[in-house]
Amino acid sequence: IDRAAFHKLSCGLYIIGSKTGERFVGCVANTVLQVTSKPFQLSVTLNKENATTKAVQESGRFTASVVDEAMCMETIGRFGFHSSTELDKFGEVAHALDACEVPYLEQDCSAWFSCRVVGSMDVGTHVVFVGEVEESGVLSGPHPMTYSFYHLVKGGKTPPRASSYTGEG
Ligand code: FMN
Repeated sequence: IDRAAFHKLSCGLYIIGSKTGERFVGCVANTVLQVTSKPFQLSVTLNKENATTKAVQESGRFTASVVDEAMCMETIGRFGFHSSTELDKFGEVAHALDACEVPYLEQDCSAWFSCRVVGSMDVGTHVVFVGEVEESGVLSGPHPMTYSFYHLVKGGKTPPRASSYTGEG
C-alpha cells in the first residue's frame, strides 16, 4: 500500500451539524458525497468516537455546510480538533436552524443541506450515513474549499479520527 496514493483522492471540506436532546454538536468531515439525485441523497462517513456520530444515530438527522476558502483555521480547528462534549461549537459562530431545529453553519460557507438519515453502514472504525436531502440553500461564500487547498494553502492537518488519516497528519 502506497499511502501517498490516498492523498491524490479529491474531496471537499464540510461542517456536519446535529443535535442530541437540546444540545448542538458538530464536526469537520471531508467525506460528504452526493450519492443520488432522485431523490437527492448525500452520504457522510463519521468516526464512531465522535460525539456527532452518536447524535446523528440518536436524532436521525444531520446538516452539512460546504466550507468556503475564506474560513479561518480557528473555526476549522474548533469543529475538527475539539469534542462537542467539551465545547459548544456553534456557540460563537454564525449559524441557523433547519426545519427540525438542527444547526448548520452559515459563517464562511458556500451552501447548506439538511438530511434525514435513511440508511447507515458500519465500516469498522466509522459509520457511513446516507441522508435524504429535505432542505438546501446557497450561502455567500463563492469558493468551496477543496481538501487539497486545506492542506497546501491553509497548511491544515488531518487528525486520526478522519477517514482520510494515513498516519502522517
Ligand atoms: N471525522 C470523521 O469522522 N469523518 C471525517 O470525514 C472527518 N474529516 C476530517 C477532516 C479534517 C480536515 C479535519 C480537521 C477533521 C476531520 N474529522 C473527520 C475529525 C473530526 O472533525 C474530529 O474528530 C472532531 O473533533 C469530532 O468532533 P465531535 O466529537 O464533537 O463530533
